[in-house]
Amino acid sequence: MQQPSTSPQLTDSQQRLLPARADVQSYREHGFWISPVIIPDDVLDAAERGMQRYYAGDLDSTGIHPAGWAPEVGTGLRKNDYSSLCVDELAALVRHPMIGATAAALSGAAGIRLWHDQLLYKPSDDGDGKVNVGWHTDRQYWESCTSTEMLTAWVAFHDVDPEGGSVGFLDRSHTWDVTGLDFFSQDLAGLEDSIRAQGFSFDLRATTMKRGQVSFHHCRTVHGSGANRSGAPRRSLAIHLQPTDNRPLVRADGQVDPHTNTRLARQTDGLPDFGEERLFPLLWGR
Ligand SMILES: O=C(O)CCC(=O)C(=O)O
Repeated sequence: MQQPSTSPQLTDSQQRLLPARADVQSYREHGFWISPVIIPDDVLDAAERGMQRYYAGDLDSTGIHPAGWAPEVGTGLRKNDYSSLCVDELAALVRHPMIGATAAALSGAAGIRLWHDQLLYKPSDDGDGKVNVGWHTDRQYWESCTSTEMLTAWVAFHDVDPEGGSVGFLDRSHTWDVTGLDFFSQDLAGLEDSIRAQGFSFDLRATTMKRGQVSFHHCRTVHGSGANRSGAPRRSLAIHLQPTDNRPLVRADGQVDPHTNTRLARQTDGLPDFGEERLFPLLWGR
C-alpha cells in the first residue's frame, strides 16, 4: 500500500550530501546537476525487484493502472508511466527523502510533489533500434503547468555511462526557445541538425554515474540518449517533480493543455488538482 504523505527529516550525513550553494548555482547556469551517491543499495535492490514485479503484472492496488509499454509493443525502449503508483518498491525510491530534498534545494521550491514517473528499460542494442530517446525538453510535454521550475530526478539502478546509453544534457539549453524536438524520435542526428539550424550550440554533456548517484535536470533542459552497448539492459526510473506551487495553466481559450495528469486528477472548481495526494504525493516540505 502507498505510504501516507510525510515530510521526513534528513540525517546529518544526508544533510551533508545536499547541493551546496555552488552546486545550486551550477544547476541554474547549466540546467542540470549530478548528485553524489544519495540512494542506498538496499533501496535500489528493491527497485530492481519492483521493476521485475511491474513487468510480471504483480501490482499493488492503488487504483492507478499501468500505462505505456506492453509486451505486444515488442523489443526496444520500454517506457511506463505511473509505475511508482503501482509498485511499492518503486514508490519507496520516489519517496526517498534525498530526492525531494535535493529537488527543493535546486529549484528553490518550498515543497516538492511527484508529477509522474517513467520506468525506463533500455535493452542492450540488438540491432533493431528504437532504443534512442530523442532530444527533447520535459517542459514541451507540460504546457498544462504554471511552474517554470519543474525538474526531473533520473535514477539508474546500476552504474551507467555513455556506452550503456546514459542520458546526455545540452549545456545551458534551459534558456533556449527551441522547437521541433521529440522524445520518441530515433533520429538523434536529424534533431541535432535542427537544433544547430535554429542557431543553438550543441554542447553535449554525457553522463557517467555510479550506482546511487542521481542526475537532476531543469524542465527546459534539452536531453536524450542513444544506444546501449553495455551488453546488459539499462534500468532506471525518471522521477518528474513539481514544486508545490504548481497549478493548472489555463489557456486563453479557457482550456488546460491536455496531459494524462489533467485527465486522471480530481477536478476542483473545474480544474485538475495537482495537489491530490493519491496521484501527486508530497515528497518534501510544504
Ligand atoms: O532515460 C532517458 O534516456 C531519458 C529520460 C528522460 O527523458 C527524462 O528523464 O526526462
